[in-house]
Amino acid sequence: MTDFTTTQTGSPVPSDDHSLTTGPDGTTALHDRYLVEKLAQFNRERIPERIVHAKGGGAFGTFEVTGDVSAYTRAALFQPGAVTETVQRFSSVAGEQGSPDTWRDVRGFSVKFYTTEGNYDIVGNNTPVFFIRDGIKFPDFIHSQKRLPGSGLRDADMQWDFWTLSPESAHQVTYLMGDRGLPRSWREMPGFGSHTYQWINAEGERFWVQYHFKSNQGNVEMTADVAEQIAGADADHYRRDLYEAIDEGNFPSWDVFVQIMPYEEGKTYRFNPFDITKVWPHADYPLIKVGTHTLNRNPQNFFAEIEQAAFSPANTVPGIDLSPDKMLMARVFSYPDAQRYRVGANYNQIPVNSPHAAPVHNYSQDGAGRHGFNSPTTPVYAPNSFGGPVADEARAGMGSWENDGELTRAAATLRSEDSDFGQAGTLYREVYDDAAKARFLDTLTGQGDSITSLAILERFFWYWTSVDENLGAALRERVGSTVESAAAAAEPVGTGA
Ligand code: HDE
Repeated sequence: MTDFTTTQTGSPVPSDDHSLTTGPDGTTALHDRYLVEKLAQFNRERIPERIVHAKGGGAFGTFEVTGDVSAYTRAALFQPGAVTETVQRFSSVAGEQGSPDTWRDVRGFSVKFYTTEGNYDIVGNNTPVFFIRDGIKFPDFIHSQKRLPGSGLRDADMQWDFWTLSPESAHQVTYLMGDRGLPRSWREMPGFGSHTYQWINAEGERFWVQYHFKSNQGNVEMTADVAEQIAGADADHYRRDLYEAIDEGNFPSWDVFVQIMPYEEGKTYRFNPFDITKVWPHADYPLIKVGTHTLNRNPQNFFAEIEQAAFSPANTVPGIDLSPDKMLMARVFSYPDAQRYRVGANYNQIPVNSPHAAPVHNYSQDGAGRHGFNSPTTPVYAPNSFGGPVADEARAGMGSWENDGELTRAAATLRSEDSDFGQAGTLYREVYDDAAKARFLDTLTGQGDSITSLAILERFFWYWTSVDENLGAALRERVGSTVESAAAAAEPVGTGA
């Protein structure tokens, strides 16, 4: 027996084929409330897309702890044997909602853990670093990667002007222009928390931590040609792959590891551990396995559960906290602000965003879309003498760090081995094998060929020579010819007067 169609308020409707008119050929009646409701509801189906990471997909899963890191954190979700429900979203960064999945890009890798102490979100990427190290540059960075104000087109000069004037970007751009920029699927790529976070154990001892998600499907990439062909054939290639894999019971999983740095070492380590453009060499802080995250359930409704999903680095739980990473601290404001704008003031009451294993007790109230509320006998203010919820610092299990110094606007102090190009050069020379280096050189050559400004091109050569001398020389040899001819061709051959 099929359901009968109703209005949004549950009353049966007469027809989905015919509007109410005076006679079959007559005038449409404005009081046809179902016609009015259908058209008005249709006009309000879209919410603002994410201003970055607009295109994506996701699924639900479980995280199971198989190791023992209780010496480093008291967080319930990381205790031995703990099993926690999750939701994960993957995304690209620069493309709009309808853009092809397989454009070269960094990929978002966001996991929400519905823990017994509240929701914990790790909102990372498939790379362990980022383009910039101060959040104040983020709008400018994204503007340079998106579209020109006049033509509305993306532009290589704009991209490379920003990157070559922001040399801290070199490490991440080396990832982006390498094989990591074109994963074969979301299932076959790693994930990282990227930032340094803080863990606090049951004794109150603090540690710095970095998260790694190692794909049990391996890291598999595609070539630029294949990616370009797929972009034209199927804009939703990654989204389809993930959905069909889970639908067929082929559940993707990632082993979760952490690097642990003792609190005091954060002050003297050779790289600034709070600089998101740097990694911690595994030889210094080896990976410790924590558990396995498996995706095993597709969304029932993409919009309700994935488009409205709100991941935020501000969502921490007892035993886990942030760190003095300027980018991380800027994100703590930006994500909830973006979500209040995109999804509404009570976005955390939408099922995919609400805690599934922890109660909510606080004095926030009202706001559009509100439907969860306290009992009528719970006061609406604190402090109160009527048994309302009370904040509990010990239960909150927050972290902390020493910080002093005059308010200032300045770059972070450089550590003994800090530089903008050092770790990018290590990645290129020691991690990329010969075949990967060749593909990397091809990609950068194509990038160089698309730069029309000779001044920016000169900085492009300087940037890559600073990463690796041989790489810079090879690019200067391969790229210059094309652009010079383009530049020459653009020169006016005569006044024509
Ligand atoms: Fe984001 N970022 N970001 N970002 N980001 C957003 O939040 C922002 C940064 C990342 O699947 C937005 O709800 C600032 C680093 C992912 O829903 C926005 C800064 C990393 C996603 C935002 C950064 C990320 C976002 C857009 C510089 C990796 C998608 C809509 C301080 C470690 C999450 C939204 C999802 C989304 C702001 C830098 C990854 C605008 C201000 C670093 C995976 O709030």
